[in-house]
Amino acid sequence: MSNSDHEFPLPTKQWLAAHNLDELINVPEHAKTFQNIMLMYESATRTVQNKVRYLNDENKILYGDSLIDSFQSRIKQPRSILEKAERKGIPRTFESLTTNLHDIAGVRLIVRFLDDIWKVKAFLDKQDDMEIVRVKDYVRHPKANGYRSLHLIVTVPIYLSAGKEQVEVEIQIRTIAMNFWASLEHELNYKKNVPHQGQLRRSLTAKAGLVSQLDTEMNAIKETIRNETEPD
Ligand code: 0O2
Repeated sequence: MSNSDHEFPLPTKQWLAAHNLDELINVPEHAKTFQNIMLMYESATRTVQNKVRYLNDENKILYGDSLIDSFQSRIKQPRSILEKAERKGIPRTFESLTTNLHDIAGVRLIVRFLDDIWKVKAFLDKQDDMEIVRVKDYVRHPKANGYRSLHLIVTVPIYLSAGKEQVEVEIQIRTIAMNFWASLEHELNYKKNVPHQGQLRRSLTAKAGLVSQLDTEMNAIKETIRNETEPD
């Protein structure tokens, strides 16, 4: 997120570089600044959501079917922002956090079939007012633990009273099956004192192979049904 010379709500670049997120949250005179910056992220997720809603509605009209089964969006809580900064060794100044953390605003799109991930990506590619600045393809290149999902970092314009800002949003696109796996793996990571954690981790990694196989086979069955069936 750039920091242009707004009188309000954004403080100067020097101020942002010198102050911590904790100060923004806890000092009453800065709370408004923090709220405004979070509002920008919120606004950016709404822009992405609107595009996705349009895609779904259009798909229903054209093909009688939703492309996106469900979507979720969230703004990272200050505590999670600070925890991630700690984990990654990122300085806690607000400027550094908004520059180095790319998932403060996040939208997750859940589709049914593997192919649909690439259809959604192609649709997002065509948006003139949205730039895809980074792609992490954990679908074709899963993480060692088995995690699969397509991650895009995009920037979208937000129109403030003081002018335009480009704001980053992380978009995760994954199938229902990938999401099923990832949500359980996330739970395992965030729960403390889980007995046999290492064993459960290994078991989840093994199940990721089954999830991948299921995605491929369901996609193939869907293709057969759609290609070899006469229209009604
Ligand atoms: P939370 O609590 O879900 O928000 P980088 O951008 O390269 O500096 P980053 O942000 O770790 O590093 O990038 P990456 O790999 O794209 O991960 C971003 C998010 O993807 C994570 O955010 C998770 O939501 C999800 N994710 C990535 N790897 C895994 C994984 O192995 N398992 C699961 N379940 N989710 C994963 P957070 O902030 O780590 O977590």
